[in-house]
Amino acid sequence: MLLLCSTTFPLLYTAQGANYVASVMNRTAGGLSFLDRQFKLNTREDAEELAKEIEACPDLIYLELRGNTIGIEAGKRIAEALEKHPELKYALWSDLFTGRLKNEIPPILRSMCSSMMRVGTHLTELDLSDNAFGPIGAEGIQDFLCSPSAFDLKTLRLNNNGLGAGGVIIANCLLTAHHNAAAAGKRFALKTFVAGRNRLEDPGAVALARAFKTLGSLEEITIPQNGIRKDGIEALAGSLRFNANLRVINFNDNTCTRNGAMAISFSLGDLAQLEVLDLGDCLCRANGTTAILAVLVSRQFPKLREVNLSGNELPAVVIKHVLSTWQKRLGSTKLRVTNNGFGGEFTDLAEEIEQRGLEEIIDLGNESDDEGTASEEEDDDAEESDEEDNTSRQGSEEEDKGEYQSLPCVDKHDLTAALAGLSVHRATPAPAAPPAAAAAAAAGPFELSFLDQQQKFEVEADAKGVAAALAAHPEVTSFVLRGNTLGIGAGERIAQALEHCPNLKECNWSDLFTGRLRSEIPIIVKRLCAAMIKAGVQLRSLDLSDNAFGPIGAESIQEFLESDSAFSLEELRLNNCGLGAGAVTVANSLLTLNNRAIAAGRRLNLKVIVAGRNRLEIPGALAFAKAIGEIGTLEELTVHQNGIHRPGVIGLAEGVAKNPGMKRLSIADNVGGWEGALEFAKALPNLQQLESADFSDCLSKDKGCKALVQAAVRLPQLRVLNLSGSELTAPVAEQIVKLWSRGRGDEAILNISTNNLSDEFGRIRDLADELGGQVDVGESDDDCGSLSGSEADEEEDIEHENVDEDEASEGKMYSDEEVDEEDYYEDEEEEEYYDDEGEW
Ligand SMILES: *[C@@H]1O[C@H](CO)[C@@H](O)[C@H](O)[C@H]1NC(C)=O
Ligand SMILES: *[C@@H]1O[C@H](CO)[C@@H](O)[C@H](O)[C@H]1NC(C)=O
Ligand SMILES: *[C@@H]1O[C@H](CO)[C@@H](O)[C@H](O)[C@H]1NC(C)=O
Ligand SMILES: *[C@@H]1O[C@H](CO)[C@@H](O)[C@H](O)[C@H]1NC(C)=O
Ligand SMILES: *[C@@H]1O[C@H](CO)[C@@H](O)[C@H](O)[C@H]1NC(C)=O
Ligand SMILES: *[C@@H]1O[C@H](CO)[C@@H](O)[C@H](O)[C@H]1NC(C)=O
Ligand SMILES: *[C@@H]1O[C@H](CO)[C@@H](O)[C@H](O)[C@H]1NC(C)=O
Ligand SMILES: *[C@@H]1O[C@H](CO)[C@@H](O)[C@H](O)[C@H]1NC(C)=O
Ligand SMILES: CC(=O)N[C@H]1CO[C@H](CO)[C@@H](O)[C@@H]1O
Repeated sequence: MLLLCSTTFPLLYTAQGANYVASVMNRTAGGLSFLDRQFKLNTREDAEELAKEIEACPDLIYLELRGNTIGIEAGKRIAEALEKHPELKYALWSDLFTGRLKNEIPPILRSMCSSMMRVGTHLTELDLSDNAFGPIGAEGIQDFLCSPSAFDLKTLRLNNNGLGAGGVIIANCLLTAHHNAAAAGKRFALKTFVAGRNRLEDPGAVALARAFKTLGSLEEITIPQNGIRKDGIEALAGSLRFNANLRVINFNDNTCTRNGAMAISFSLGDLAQLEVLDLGDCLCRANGTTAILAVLVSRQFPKLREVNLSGNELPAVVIKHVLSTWQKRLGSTKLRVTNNGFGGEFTDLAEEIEQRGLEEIIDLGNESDDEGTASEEEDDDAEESDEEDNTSRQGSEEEDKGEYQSLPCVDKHDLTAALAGLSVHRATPAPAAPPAAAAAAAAGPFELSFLDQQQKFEVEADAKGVAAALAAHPEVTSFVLRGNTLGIGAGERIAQALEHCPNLKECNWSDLFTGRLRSEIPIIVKRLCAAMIKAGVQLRSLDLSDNAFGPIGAESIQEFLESDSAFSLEELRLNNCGLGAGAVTVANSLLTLNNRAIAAGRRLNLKVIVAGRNRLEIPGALAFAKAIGEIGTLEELTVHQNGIHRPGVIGLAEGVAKNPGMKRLSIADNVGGWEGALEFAKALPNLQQLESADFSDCLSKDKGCKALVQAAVRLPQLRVLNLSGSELTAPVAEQIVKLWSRGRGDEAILNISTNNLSDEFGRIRDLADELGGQVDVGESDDDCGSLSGSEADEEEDIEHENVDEDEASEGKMYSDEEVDEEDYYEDEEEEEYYDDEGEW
């Protein structure tokens, strides 16, 4: 079988589309080629010989007719011949109507297409390039493109057809094919779309963008020279990221301007398969190009071979910016930047490129082709007018102004500033989605991530970029700021932008306030939360872990946690926040939320609460216990290392027992004692879904451990029970090793390392090995056999209290807090938002 669409060909990249030559020349399967035979077939008789040959062909996988010309009657005869060949896959019918009248062509196309439809041909490739059939040609193939015969189409080549308004028809056909295929239980997965030189303009581009977004299967989009302007490019740009397998993007000789280029840059980060990006002669200008280059050098594009930014009126500085990073990040990927506006800096730039040994990689072209010093961008949009027709432009200029005015916090001039560190990511369910789900997937998750960029967003201006990114993506569903630090001014700016993001589902705002004053943090958190309420989000996940905001931090999320926007909350992560007494506030808010939801006829679906290392102690634990007992939908509760003593742990056990869906439980490193363990042992039979239970370092003692093991051996889903550090002694250890090994015939692990097996350690380890090895007894060095004898539980509790206090006074839990004024200002000093000199 021939592999025309396969990537095994060296990628040949031409204006006809990538792989065009390979697809035309490399045939290993059956078929017929009449390439360039210059047949001029008018009548049936004229076509008879050719038709006979077609009919006689035993296995017609491809039929190439390029370079001949056929009329209506001849077309009918060929159509008849096609009826003998339902196996046809490649209809290579470019340049087939030279000298024909425009209105002759649609009937010919229609008769040939009808034959294929009638006999159930399923084409893989249809090539009608270089047939100047104009808009009505689109009508000629409309029925075919919407029919089952097109469901398997992978490649559609319509280069240089003068489609014009016909572009919208073609785009709508693609959508229809998608829906019809889905209805028939199939997936219409077009990979290659080529339609250069067709005057598609903005309406065609917008319609195609809609289709591409829905299809999600495109690997090549080659649409150079179509008079597409900013609006069309922006629409197309928005569709790109839905097609995660894109290899070739060729928008050469359309008009992106800065905004179109920005929009493209936002999509690029998701296109890890990209091989060719051709934006030559697209007027991306300095700032648009900067955005694109910033994304290219900051993300992984392992397959990228060619980036064409020639003819974009670029000043030298834009290229200088990437000289230091290009090769490091993109290897030998070719960067073409001929015919730009380097002016007097051409020689200088050329020298630097030579010094860095990049002359093979970065193509500056011939100095005589350089178009002189490019102007700086102030008058960018006014300048747009050195192009083509001016009616549509006036419209778009007005829109330019209006668009950003409607978004209060975004100054369009700020877009570039941020792109240095921006990472935009769309999760990619689209290509694999079954047909029925494809439409839903098209509106799927969209992540805006600034993860771990260590940026200091202090004042409003620092957050311009983040705000602009949000404004450009009001559809954002996931917003990650973790690993930066946010001040009040910057927080305000981001909050304003968030107000326009109603689809937000996930906020990962953990570790976001390093070096902040404790009094600042609640103000910022509160403002961000208010913005989400205003936007009317239905949040699924909120992660504020590792922000040492202390008790008053709890108050800052109170309003949000009690609002309608939290009804949908599934995950609340507040690990290591120094909540202390604030834990009661948080727990009570959850209780209030639950009551409000019930009153509103809804039911909460809170699945995950993570609040380790917060000094919840007894009051916090009891408050959470009450809340989760009422909510009842928990699947994970993590409250390790919280200084919770027995009454608190007992309370938690009662609350947990009312959450039959519980899967992961960590009570580790609290002072539950054997009473706490007994209470949990009572709860375990209710938790048939439980997968892991961590009671390490809880002083469960022999009594508690034995009860927990007795209950746990019966839990069908359990994978791990952790009883390390329980002060378990040898006789009972022996019993539970036997209980576990005999009670569970599966892979589930019981961890009893770091206990008090003392002299018996070796014997018990051997026993555990002998019985199947699913009990981890740990290392003898870790066994605490040397610890002194059995003290009263009360005393042990006191001992642990002391330990807790020690930790606290060491500042272990609150390490980020208590920052004094001096530190704060020092940190801030001269910290730059991004490195202007080029290293992104
Ligand atoms: C034709 O295809 C075969 C395998 O599909 C490949 O090995 C060969 O190099 C190709 N020839 C050309 C001229 O592309
Ligand atoms: C790159 O863009 C320029 C300007 O549009 C164009 O002339 C050239 O053919 C394009 N492609 C390559 C491979 O240079
Ligand atoms: C640059 O262009 C000029 C004039 O078109 C030509 O004479 C010269 O040879 C070209 N130089 C190179 C390096 O291509
Ligand atoms: C361009 O617009 C101006 C002002 O609206 C008008 O006078 C002129 O005729 C237009 N030119 C073309 C070529 O449409
Ligand atoms: C937030 O990001 C951190 C770091 O990537 C990750 O470990 C954590 O799981 C994330 N939180 C959520 C709720 O996804
Ligand atoms: C058991 O608990 C100890 C101490 O908390 C921890 O280091 C270990 O990773 C845990 N093991 C498992 C399997 O959960
Ligand atoms: C059991 O816990 C110890 C620490 O107490 C840990 O080192 C070990 O990896 C755990 N065993 C398993 C099987 O996870
Ligand atoms: C450890 O076990 C031994 C005997 O098995 C016992 O005498 C001793 O009191 C235990 N120590 C602790 C800390 O439980
Ligand atoms: C608003 C903005 O960022 N403008 C920039 C566009 O690009 C030029 C040249 O790189 C800069 O000087 C401007 O500051």
